[in-house]
Amino acid sequence: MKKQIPTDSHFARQELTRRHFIRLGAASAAALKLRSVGADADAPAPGLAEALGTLEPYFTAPEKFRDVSRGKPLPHSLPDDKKLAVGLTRETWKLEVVADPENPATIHNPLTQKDGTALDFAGLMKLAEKYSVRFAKVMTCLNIGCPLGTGIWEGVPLREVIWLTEPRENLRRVFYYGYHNDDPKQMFRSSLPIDRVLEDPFDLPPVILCYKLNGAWLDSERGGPVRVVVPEGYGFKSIKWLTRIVLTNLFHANDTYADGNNDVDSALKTFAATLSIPKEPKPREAIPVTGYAQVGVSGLSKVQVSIRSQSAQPHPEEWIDAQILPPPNHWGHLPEGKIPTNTLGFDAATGHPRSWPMRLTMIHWAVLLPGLPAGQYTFRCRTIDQKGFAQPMPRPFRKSGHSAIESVDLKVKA
Ligand SMILES: Nc1nc2c(c(=O)[nH]1)N[C@H]1C(S)=C(S)[C@@H](COP(=O)(O)O)O[C@H]1N2
Ligand SMILES: [Mo]
Repeated sequence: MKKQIPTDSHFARQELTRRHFIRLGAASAAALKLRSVGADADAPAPGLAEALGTLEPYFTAPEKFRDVSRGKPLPHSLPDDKKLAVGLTRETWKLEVVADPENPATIHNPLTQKDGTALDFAGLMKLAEKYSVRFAKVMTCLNIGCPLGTGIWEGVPLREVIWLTEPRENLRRVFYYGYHNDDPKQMFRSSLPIDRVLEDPFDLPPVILCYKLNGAWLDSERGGPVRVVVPEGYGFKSIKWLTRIVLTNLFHANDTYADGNNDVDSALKTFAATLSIPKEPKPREAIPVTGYAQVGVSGLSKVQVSIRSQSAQPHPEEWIDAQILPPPNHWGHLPEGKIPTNTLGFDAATGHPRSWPMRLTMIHWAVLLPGLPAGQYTFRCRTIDQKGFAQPMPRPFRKSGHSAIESVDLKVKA
């Protein structure tokens, strides 16, 4: 674990926290211990140790991932012989890369089943020897508040497969879809500008054809044998059971997700949520709270919390800093619990993240609130992104992805 180097601003922040607690009217010894949470030298405040001990693992176990994909039947529920027959296994998978007949891109070498040139899994592995990359990412549905799971996704950059087709001209967009029970009504399609596929702006990882998750072959439920993973995108850009890529001169999005009023160009947002919070704390007993924050494209500088009596809510609302937990000692569901070597964003020699919090992933946070007198309270938590925007800004629209501030009612009984 990285040692936190105390800086002036670090101490200033602690001092600020202490002052806020005093202003809240209960500077108990336990509350002041807040600053030691997660630090190497000190044990966590006693009231927090239990809550911290039950935190979810950082990388999600396969059975804990949530599945929101559609299909009747769901492709991953098909029997094994059917999966073999339709190319949903590594042995039989085939990917076609073709020009859009309606708005054709000029390509010299389409990859098709008919001509026997479609890419198979062995061909993908050949590319992987040279080009494979892996990166950490939280998978989140634009329409659901909480993430579906966090993993290290491994694959071949999509551009390497596109270059195999020798594109020349009139290529402005890529759209792609997966196996959909041969029923056009069930097709779930997504799309990207060609620019995003060929280049990785702002140090983002590449868009990949993903075949491994957390060190294991991508399973059928997660979209195996091969799915697209778009690092900065919401889940609907990461098409599962990938079978076909279409190169088009169309200049605009044609995602299935556009139906339903979704903002199909929205990138992952930053937001905070609670994991554990006592709903009926005892009077004047410190209140341990833990949570997570999704770290979107705009990064994360702070997680803050507020607690206000429902009978008298001071204005403006007072926000105090929670402690962002450092990288975990145990990463959760990974082979040998270790970050695979050459994972983007992690130091190859030590396996430590190069920056923290890491964009496109998540962090855990904790705070020990001072005990409160009997009454009804509202607890809220929010993020401040790296540019200083407080949640739900800078993009507060629901159909651009969840960013509403979470609030929880607490009842302190006399
Ligand atoms: N082929 C296909 N891919 C798909 C979907 C789908 O229904 N079919 N759903 C998308 C949506 S809306 C989301 S949020 C993610 C969810 O990924 P997960 O099921 O691996 O958690 O998959 C995306 N990829
Ligand atoms: Mo989704």
